[in-house]
Amino acid sequence: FSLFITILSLLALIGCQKQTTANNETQKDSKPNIIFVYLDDLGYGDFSANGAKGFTTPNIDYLANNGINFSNGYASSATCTPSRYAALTGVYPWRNNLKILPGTAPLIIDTKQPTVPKMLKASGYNTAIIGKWHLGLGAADKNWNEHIAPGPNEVGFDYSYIMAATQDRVPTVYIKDGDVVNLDKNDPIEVNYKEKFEGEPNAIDNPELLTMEWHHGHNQAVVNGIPRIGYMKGGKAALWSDVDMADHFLAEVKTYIKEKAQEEKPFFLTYTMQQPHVPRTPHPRFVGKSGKGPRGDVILEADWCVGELLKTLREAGIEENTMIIFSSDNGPVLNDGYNDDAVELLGDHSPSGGLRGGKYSLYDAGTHVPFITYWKGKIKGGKSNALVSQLDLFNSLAALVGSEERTNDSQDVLSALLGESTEGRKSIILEATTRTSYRKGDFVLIPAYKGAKLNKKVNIELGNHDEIQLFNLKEDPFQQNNIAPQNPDLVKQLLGEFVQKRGE
Ligand code: NG6
Ligand code: CA
Repeated sequence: FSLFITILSLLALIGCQKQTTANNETQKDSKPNIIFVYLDDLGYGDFSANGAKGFTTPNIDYLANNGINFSNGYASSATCTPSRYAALTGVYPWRNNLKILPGTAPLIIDTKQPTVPKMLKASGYNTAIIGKWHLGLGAADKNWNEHIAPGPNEVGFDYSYIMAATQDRVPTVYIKDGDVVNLDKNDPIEVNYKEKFEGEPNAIDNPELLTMEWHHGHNQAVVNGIPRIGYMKGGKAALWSDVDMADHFLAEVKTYIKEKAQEEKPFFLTYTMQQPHVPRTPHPRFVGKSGKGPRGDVILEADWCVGELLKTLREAGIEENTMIIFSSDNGPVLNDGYNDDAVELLGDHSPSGGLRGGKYSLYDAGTHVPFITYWKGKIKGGKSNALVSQLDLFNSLAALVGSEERTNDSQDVLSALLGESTEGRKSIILEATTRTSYRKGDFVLIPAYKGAKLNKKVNIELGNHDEIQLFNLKEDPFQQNNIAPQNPDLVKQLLGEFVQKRGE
């Protein structure tokens, strides 16, 4: 009899376990881990699955070939700060006239504002950001030697391990949950973007210290032989090593994933790599590997990081339970202020994949960037021409996890992101250094803007023109034919919609 009871209870236990597994499966399907892999200045054509020439990126290609590779994926802006703001808040950056921030800038996200990490946190997620931030920290007159807040931890991230701004801007230190890592209180950090510190070396007065040449800007503080934007003093023990930066952030990412894989709660990880932004400082393992100089080498380094990320997910047993969104904050640039052979060794590679313009530009290459979604077992591999934007992460991820929260500017394009539909947005407003354009369907309307047509320093066409420009991207993806003069009615209609959407 007791054997019978034991068998019965065993059966019950098995049934119970099945039930829990089933529950876990549904829970995991609707609340997968989400990893947003965000590169800095990677162009649409900068990985081999999108036609890169002369080097191969097997790991990014793996995501592209086994997930959805979007041919109409957009960043919200042609520069970093505004794009990152839009991706994390679901609000158009031009509403607040956002520009590239100095390293000393205060936090530009209102701590009361809804954000993607806050929304996910409220839906039961652990949340973290590891890598580049560039959305300001604390107050304008902050003391870098004290706890720095508000920052990522006050806008929804439970954990943050970041650089404040960019690799070319001081302070060149890592900040963990609001505190400078390895700070020696006896060697306090001071940062100033206006005046140099007496007695501190700088790029103009001490050219003998430089291991990298500046081309424009980037002639202030010298750290690790690299001239930077802004002046800095102190904090010697806390200074980062540029060549180790990729490994350093990756190690953080691995630790985070391994740790959170053990927990019941799913996680949202924003992994913001610094590559291939300047200064390009590949680890010695990657030097010379691309044949394209440091810019190509750091793309290979970033690609390797993607491979390591996948490996980590597999080892933790959570690959089928994790959605990856891969993109870049803005389009590509070759010489962005340092002489690093990016132009000289380019060969026949086109970082933008032939798209016109580049970083800073209202032409397509400014914002038309790599955009891939990958979720093993859930997303079938394929290509999609749905129009999707990083702005849409908010509403789409909210829909995915069953949150009721939405923002006005973001759109729910979840079914496109999951490859279940090829319907994306109908239209979008794009931005480049506070100028805006309007894409609707295959048409792009760029209003007339005064100002230089070409940024000579970076050699990129900015999109400024005396006349309104209209392009049909389906027939003319490289924007060679302005068809505005022949289509006055369409111009009028699009301009009307654009003005209305901009609320002017
Ligand atoms: C520009 C820098 C450029 C880069 C950019 C920000 C100069 C002359 N140029 O002002 O090198 O740092 O800002 O790039 O200083 S972003 O990708 O973060 O937007
Ligand atoms: Ca960028």
